[in-house]
Amino acid sequence: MTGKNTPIVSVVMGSDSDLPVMMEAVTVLKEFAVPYEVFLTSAHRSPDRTTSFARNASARGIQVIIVGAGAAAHLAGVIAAHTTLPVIGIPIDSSSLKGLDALLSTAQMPGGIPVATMALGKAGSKNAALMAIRILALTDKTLNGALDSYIAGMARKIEEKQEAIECL
Ligand code: RP5
Repeated sequence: MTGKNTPIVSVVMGSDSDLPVMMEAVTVLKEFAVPYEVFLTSAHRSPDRTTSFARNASARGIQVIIVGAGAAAHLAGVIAAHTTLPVIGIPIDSSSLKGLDALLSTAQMPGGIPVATMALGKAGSKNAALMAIRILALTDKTLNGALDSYIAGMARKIEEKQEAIECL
């Protein structure tokens, strides 16, 4: 799955079972018309594919990598170890520990190899895309303007909801 044009954001996941969560990020990238790709690889089940992806991402024009994984979630950290691109991690609540394992595995990186860890699950996935867009917006005025409108839109919705509550 690839957004229009050459992708600048990679949305990576450890299993196709992560897709329902990762689609939150994809939806936001689509909304902001950010060219993206979706890539499936596992730190444990396909380590060579993971390494090769991470090493080649920058040369292919990727600027930010979003990574979702559950259980012993080493995928974001392993990718961050093989690239200087910003890596945004999403812990996925796919295990019997309900994501606490993935949260700690993704967040508790040793000093030197950063992974920007988002909230667990769908909120984290949505925010991962918004964080990627904030990074890209540093050098893209159009994207920065779109972010301003998005934020203003959220504030407007709260006011509309207030009005709806007042009618009760
Ligand atoms: C992780 O293990 C994946 O990211 C997924 O969240 C979890 C379970 O994977 P499946 O067994 O559903 O493929 O590597």
